[in-house]
Amino acid sequence: MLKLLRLAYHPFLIFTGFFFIKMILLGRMLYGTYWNPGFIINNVAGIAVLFILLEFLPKKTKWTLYILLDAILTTAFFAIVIYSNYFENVPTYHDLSSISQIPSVSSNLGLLIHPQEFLLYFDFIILIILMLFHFFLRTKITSVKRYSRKWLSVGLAGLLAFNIGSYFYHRTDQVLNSAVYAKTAGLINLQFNQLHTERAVQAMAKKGSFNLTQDKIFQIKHLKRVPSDQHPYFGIAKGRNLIVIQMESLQNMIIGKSINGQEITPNLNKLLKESFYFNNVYQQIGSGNTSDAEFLMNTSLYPVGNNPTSETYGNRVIPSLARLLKDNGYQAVTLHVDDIHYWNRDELYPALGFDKHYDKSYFGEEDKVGLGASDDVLYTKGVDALEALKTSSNKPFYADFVTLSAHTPFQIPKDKQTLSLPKKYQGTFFGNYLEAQHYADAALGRFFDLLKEKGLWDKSMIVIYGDHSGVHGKLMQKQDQQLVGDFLKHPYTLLDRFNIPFIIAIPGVTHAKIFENAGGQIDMMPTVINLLGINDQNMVLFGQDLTEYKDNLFGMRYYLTAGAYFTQHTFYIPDSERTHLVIYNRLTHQMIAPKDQKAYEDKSREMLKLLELSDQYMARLPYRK
Ligand code: GP9
Ligand code: MN
Repeated sequence: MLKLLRLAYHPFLIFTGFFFIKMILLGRMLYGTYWNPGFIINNVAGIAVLFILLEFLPKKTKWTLYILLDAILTTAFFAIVIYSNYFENVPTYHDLSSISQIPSVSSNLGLLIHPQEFLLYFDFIILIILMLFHFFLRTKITSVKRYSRKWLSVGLAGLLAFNIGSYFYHRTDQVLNSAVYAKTAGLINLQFNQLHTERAVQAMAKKGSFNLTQDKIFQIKHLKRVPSDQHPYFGIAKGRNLIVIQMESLQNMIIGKSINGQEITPNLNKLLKESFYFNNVYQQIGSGNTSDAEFLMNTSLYPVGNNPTSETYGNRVIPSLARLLKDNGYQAVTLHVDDIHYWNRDELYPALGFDKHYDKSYFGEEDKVGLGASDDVLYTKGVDALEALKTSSNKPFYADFVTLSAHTPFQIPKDKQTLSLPKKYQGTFFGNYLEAQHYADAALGRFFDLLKEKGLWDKSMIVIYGDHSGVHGKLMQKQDQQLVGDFLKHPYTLLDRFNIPFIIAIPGVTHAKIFENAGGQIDMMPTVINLLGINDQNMVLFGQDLTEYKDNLFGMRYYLTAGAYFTQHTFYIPDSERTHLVIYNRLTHQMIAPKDQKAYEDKSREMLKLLELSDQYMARLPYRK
């Protein structure tokens, strides 16, 4: 027995054993179950390669390197857990390398880490005990039997063969959802397959001709394309300035609602009396969150999903709303109070063809709310910028405002909390969300007044939408689920979560009108250009004008498994790491047990085809000079 123990007392076996336990714990943290054999074995096999390599090194440095490598790997796994607590997905190497740069993670760090997650560092306690033990017994911790080089080489070859075999075995599986993929193939295979997929998309773009037309896109959606100038409302905002306001974390469920007799969004509610209101529109962002929403609004193309689109395609010339409007005599600027480097916006904005951007260096940090200057500062200094544009040129402008104050964790300064919440909401995540949105709406109201004062209101078309949900993830406690359910008068579903408002006001022209047809962020640009009277003839747009088409097919990846789709009647979610296949009747929110599952699967495949075409189209875009 003692002999056996002595044989097992070897750093390679000890550290590999530690990581075996860690992978069991990590699986529980990511997937809710301890025993995920594919995840555990593939991860441990990958890590064991690194450990066995250490065995070839001189004895002295070995233990130090083992401990160092252990610390680095454990911290990487810890970061994966934090990331997954917010995004409900596992990161690829792009996200992991810039995790501290991800605003949603950095601003919520305290709330995203739970004490039990420090269990991943359990082995450091054991290592300290072992060191003390050796110190007091005056034996050297390194005095273990060395494996011979021959056996080490055999071990290394075996491990490499296993890892390479496993990689090729899993390579044919498409990464439709990172977390689902990693659950069976492991996190290391995920990284390699992600790299392989990205390379394959780019390599395919170098081959053969590719002629994508809107007719082809409509054909896949089973819709009959109608020329733009035959759409209703074509050109009703012709020649107007375009003011787009992308609202941080604004969900449709709070529009028109009151709490304690107080409207949550009184200014938006008032605006609806003179607006087109699209109340069945859904977010479609990928891991680039806010910046993906900006990308969707400005391109009508699909975000790449597993990576922020701004990182993958920031170096290209992307056909966009700004470019189209500039061709039609506009000047185009974008405004956001955060540092331009977040989400790689210093690349994204030139890629989207904006003439100018205004960021933290222009807005400063005055009246700080959460991550930056308040929405009030964004609007007041923003209007100054617009006035300067007007004096320097008589061209109409397109101004893309991106708000920030209502960002998670929704902690608004006391003097800005003007919503009097019932006791049970106070201090809760959902209560804070309502407060933050109430402030964002009040600032928006002041912006409207300013636009009126400056004579810009009647000369503009105002477009407002939410970038993505705010009420989701592990920041939501059980009581928040309950509170949202009470607020909605039905249990909170993914349909509620992903539903964002889309509002278009053309003061003096539009009247209160609700469009109930389903749409996504991808449909915003086609709808906007139709109202501005700009023909979309020569563009490749994956979305459609929501004032014209009644049915639709659009999807989402990253937050859901790719292949997930919405139509007028259906919301289809393929298997994911947390749910099995779910099909909702989109209109009633009821889950349906489909009699003919095949029809749904066929649509899902059509959705995947649209994603593939969008990827191929983007991979072929020219590089920026
Ligand atoms: C970051 C800000 C917030 O600059 O726009 O981004 P989010 O965390 O919502 O993606
Ligand atoms: Mn956001």
